[in-house]
Amino acid sequence: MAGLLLFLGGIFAVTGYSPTPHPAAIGGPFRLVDQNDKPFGDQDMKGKPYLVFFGFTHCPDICPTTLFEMSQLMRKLGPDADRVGALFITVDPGRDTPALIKDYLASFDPHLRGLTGDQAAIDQAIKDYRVYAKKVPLQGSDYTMDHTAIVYLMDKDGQFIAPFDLQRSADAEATELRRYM
Ligand SMILES: [Cu+2]
Repeated sequence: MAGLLLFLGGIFAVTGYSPTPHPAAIGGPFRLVDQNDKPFGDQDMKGKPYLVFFGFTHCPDICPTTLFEMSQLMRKLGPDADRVGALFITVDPGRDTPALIKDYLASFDPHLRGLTGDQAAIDQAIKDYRVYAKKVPLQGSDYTMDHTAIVYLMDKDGQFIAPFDLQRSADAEATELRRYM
């Protein structure tokens, strides 16, 4: 079995084969607001492949780690970073105002765009991307969020391609992303 997988892996590497896109609708149109308090929607990404990650600024580990990895990828892309998008969509719009997201993103690569919106718009995006996001009460009135940690790779037309693996070298990630520019 391992031999077969290696063999198939070899073919994929040679032909540049990538899994068939899933038109079975992950993703969809959205109208949100970015960290500069400007309207931002899926149409603003037209013509560029982009990554989408759902999270929240109070997240203790997964979000900062993922955004750090996305930042490393943006740096690796150099000037090509302007030809792709990297979107961070909050699952916690009650706390994540544009101003708070802007502060938070100051620690990461400037190509990252943070999006929030009213609860209904966020709920719709969560549903369209089939994200799991749930409020978990902590002590007092505090809470945290459980959420899906997938990074979605979308093509220039906003169609979902595949989950994007950030556990690779930035070189390998940049190569994959460039394929969709
Ligand atoms: Cu998180």
